[in-house]
Amino acid sequence: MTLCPLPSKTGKDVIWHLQGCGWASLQRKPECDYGIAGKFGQQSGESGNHMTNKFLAGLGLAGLALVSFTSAAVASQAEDWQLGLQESATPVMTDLVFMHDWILMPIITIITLFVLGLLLWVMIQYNAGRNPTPSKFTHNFAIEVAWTLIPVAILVVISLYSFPLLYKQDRIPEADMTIKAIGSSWYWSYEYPDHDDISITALMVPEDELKEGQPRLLATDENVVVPVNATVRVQVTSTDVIHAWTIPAFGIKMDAVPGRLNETWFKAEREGMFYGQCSELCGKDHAYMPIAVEVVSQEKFDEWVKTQTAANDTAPNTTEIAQRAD
Ligand SMILES: [Cu+2]
Repeated sequence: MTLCPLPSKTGKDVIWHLQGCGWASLQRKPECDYGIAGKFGQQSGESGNHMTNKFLAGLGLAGLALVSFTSAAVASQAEDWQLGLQESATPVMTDLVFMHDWILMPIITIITLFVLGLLLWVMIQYNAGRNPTPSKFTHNFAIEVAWTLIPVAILVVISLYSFPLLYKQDRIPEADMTIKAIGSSWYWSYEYPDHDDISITALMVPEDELKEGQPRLLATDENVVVPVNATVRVQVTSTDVIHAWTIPAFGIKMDAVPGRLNETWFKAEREGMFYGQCSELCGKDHAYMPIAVEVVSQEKFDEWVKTQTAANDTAPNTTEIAQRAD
């Protein structure tokens, strides 16, 4: 079976890959039809991605007012033509979205407009036609002090918000449960040390096996199930190369480093499916090791734990894992 990961019937794949993975990891197979987006990728390759990124960044800047509007419309996964961040599902992500939308974006917009205004002023007021004999001065004490101190003041203002947020992400509150996420080439496996050592292996669902409602390149055969409103400590590590465990709607991105145990946390405040992808360029199938977290009620979680504990005696399907890892 050939896994054709980038079918481009809709030409919208570019957007999927702006969400953390990028074109660099795509493996093109001659027998696969890549359609419009495939051709786009082949012709422009890396630079195409960067151009698209720049274009989107420009759009984002110009459409500051759009940000809050569009972020309200997106769900717990990347959307076609999405601008802005995914809708928040945790307290940390809510703060991150606030910081992005109401602190960083206004500052960036004001600075950009100010510099644009200065450039236009210089070009119009001081061009050779209007100003044939330029002045010869090289220093201006007041301006030099200002262009040193004002940027410092801007950074201080940003830090007043960003440092507490950084500590909020870093300091793990008293956790209700722990999950261990282990990255391997190329899938994630999970352990629940507080729940009878449940262990699951989450492999990406190939496109021809997707069920109704399962998103391409994001759905996994086993979901990480957690109860709503529980503080979950996530320990992240890897068995081979560096991966990164990421759920955009949770505001989490933690490197999975072999031989290290990194920690992060989340508290999902609403039920639903939340998707993420490995976010560290880890190798040829980097784009195909998605993360799917299912947030359910406490009762449903308890039920899930019971079924998993019963099923846990069965050994994982190592043959399938080996085939996919090839
Ligand atoms: Cu990876």
